[in-house]
Amino acid sequence: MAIREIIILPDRQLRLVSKPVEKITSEVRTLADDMLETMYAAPGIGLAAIQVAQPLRLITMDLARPDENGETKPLPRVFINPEILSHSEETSVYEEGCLSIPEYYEQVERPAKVRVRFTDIDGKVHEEDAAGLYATCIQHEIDHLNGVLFIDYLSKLKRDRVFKKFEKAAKRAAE
Ligand code: GNR
Ligand code: NI
Repeated sequence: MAIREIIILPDRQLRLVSKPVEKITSEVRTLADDMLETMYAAPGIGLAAIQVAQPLRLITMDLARPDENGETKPLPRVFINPEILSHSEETSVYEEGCLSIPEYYEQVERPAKVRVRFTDIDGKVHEEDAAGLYATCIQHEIDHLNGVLFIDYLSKLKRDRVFKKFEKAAKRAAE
């Protein structure tokens, strides 16, 4: 396993529409393992393949919470070619962040519940109802697969301000 570099704004690869995974090859399994390791190291609760510069419809996630003893067991999950089948009318607001937009957090309103279909790393197809943080996170990650970032839901003023800040930082770093 290896930690891969997470690309950040203003990297234009973040705007690519990722391609479906056609076959779960050893390369795909290695990518998923590396993404989990990269996600845990960051640390983050989700990661889309494009964030490590691979334009494939592949997501990793771990939403494990501490149990009654205060212990948190890892719950690594891999979603291949995930799709939202339906979503609730009801919405909820979460403060979101993104490893590709470091240290910036804003409230985002999204459907509170979604039904998702995905293939797991063994090729088995699943359908699940997601609510709470799971619903928010899977929507955030599927957005990445479509080149969409959470800042796209903010006002143009806020979005432009964040984008320019990262553009300036990249220019300074290149000097
Ligand atoms: O680590 C992350 N936390 C988070 C918090 C609220 C809503 C979405 C997320 S996903 C984010 C990691 C990331 O950038 N995934 O694409
Ligand atoms: Ni993100």
